[in-house]
Amino acid sequence: MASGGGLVVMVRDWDQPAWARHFAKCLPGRKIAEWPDISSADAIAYAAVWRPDPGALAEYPNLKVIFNLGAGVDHLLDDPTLPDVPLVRLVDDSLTAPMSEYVVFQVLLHFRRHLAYSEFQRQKRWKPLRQPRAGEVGVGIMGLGTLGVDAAKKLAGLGFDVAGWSRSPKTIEGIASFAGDAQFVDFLQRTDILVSLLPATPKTKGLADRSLFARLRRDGPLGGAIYINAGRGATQNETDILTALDAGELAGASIDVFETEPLDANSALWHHPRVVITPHVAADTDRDAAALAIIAQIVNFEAGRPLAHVVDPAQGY
Ligand code: NDP
Ligand code: OXD
Repeated sequence: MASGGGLVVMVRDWDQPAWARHFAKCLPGRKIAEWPDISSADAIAYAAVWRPDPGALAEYPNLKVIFNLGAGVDHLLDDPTLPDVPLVRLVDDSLTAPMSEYVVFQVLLHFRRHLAYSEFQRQKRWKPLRQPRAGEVGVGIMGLGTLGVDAAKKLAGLGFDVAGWSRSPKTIEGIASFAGDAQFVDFLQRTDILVSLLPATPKTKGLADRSLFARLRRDGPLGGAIYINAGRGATQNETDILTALDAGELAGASIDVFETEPLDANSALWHHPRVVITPHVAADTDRDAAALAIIAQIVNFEAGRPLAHVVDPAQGY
């Protein structure tokens, strides 16, 4: 690609110069700018962003497309000055495959009683626990989108009894589909291991609370329900997670995303014996793959073909 509109790179917490160098290498002949340089703002048609400062995108009057360098766009839609141009989220196997690894790993960790056995090991205790079969365990995935479907299929491949919950009904072989508010309780009641891969939207905010945990199956083969969240922290109530763990409504949890990140050092989640914490790493953006995906979209866009994976701001994802 030898010419065309310029691209500005705005990434917080990641190595912005490295991203800019990478785009310059992949898009020779194009203006590549790095926020906060707005000296050639008029020449910028595209923005590649991850958690940009609110208001930053509004500095570019000729912006045509915003490419988010991750799947979740809540941080962008929260900006009241966000330019009214298509916002494209990242959908790529380099994000989907690691997310499924994380989900499968955490499901297996709880299913195979790993937390109990590591405690027994510390105590030098030889104590076999009954191991249920995968088919006895209901895994429920909230959010049957790009990431949820892939994880659901991989878990079904391991023999788990998998269901998904989404806004619209789905037909996926081997996965039971539940949709909308009307089917939510039925979905929760058949779930031993709940996996959240939901985006943060006004409708999903605070959804995983005590009343939700209380509806999960408690008399299942794991002796209690498990909660796994790799979607967004805003969809959960962390005080309620701790209360539900202590009240026996939850038997364990694996959490990658938090209401506030980094998780406060004083949070009791850090040292809860039945909680596994990871620092928002379930699926990290791969620079090479993300740049390739964006360049393919720019090529299509400039050829007059439709952009893929455009966010619907009214739905918030
Ligand atoms: P998608 O947009 O493909 O899927 C979102 C799913 O959530 C869809 O199935 C959608 O339903 C469902 N959904 C949205 N709102 C509701 C609602 N109110 N009730 C029921 N279902 C709802 O997103 P992805 O699968 O690509 O990504 C999901 C999220 O994962 C991202 O938004 C991001 O926050 C998070 N993420 C976290 C990462 C990490 O490292 N921890 C890495 C990457 C992403 P429908 O299908 O009907 O539209
Ligand atoms: C994402 C994320 O949204 O990393 O891609 O959380």
